[in-house]
Amino acid sequence: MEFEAVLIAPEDRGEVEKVSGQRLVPVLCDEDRVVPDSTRILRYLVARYGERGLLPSGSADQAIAWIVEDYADEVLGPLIYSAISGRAPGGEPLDPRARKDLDKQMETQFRNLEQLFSQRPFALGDGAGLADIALFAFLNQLVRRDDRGLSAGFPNLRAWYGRMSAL
Ligand SMILES: N[C@@H](CCC(=O)N[C@@H](CS)C(=O)NCC(=O)O)C(=O)O
Repeated sequence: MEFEAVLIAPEDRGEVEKVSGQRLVPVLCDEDRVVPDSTRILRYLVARYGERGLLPSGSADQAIAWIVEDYADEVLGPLIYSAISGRAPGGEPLDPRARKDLDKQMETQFRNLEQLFSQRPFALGDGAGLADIALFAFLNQLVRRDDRGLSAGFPNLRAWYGRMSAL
């Protein structure tokens, strides 16, 4: 599918605000439609252009794929951004206690993901799909921007990360 990506500098959200009426990225512009928020963008694309192999076949598994996508955006993503930036979601710097708490929460998420990938190569079966892409978008940020990356204590999560990187 053809698209043009426009990189937005974090300190200059003028164009984003002008086009979408809010400051956050991503925003999709498709002909006369302007859609902010990654979940809304994905739902729009699937509704308009079809799922193109991104969703599993059964409707229950499709629901789980969307649930994982929402989890990646709302739970995992904010934790990872806090870890990378050293700041809480509200912007205040993490003190040592908040940092310790964050590390504990991250450990819990990684344990869950480790368990998930211990029994299957991708989140919902044999092929990468929407759920994997949503998870990878944030874990990739962590690996690229935090020296600690994915700990060797999570071999199945690391193996999944390797499979996703190779796609
Ligand atoms: N729920 C939104 C979150 C969007 C979001 O937080 N975007 C971040 C970058 S990943 C942003 O634009 N931050 C800049 C800011 O807070 O000013 C989504 O999934 O698209």
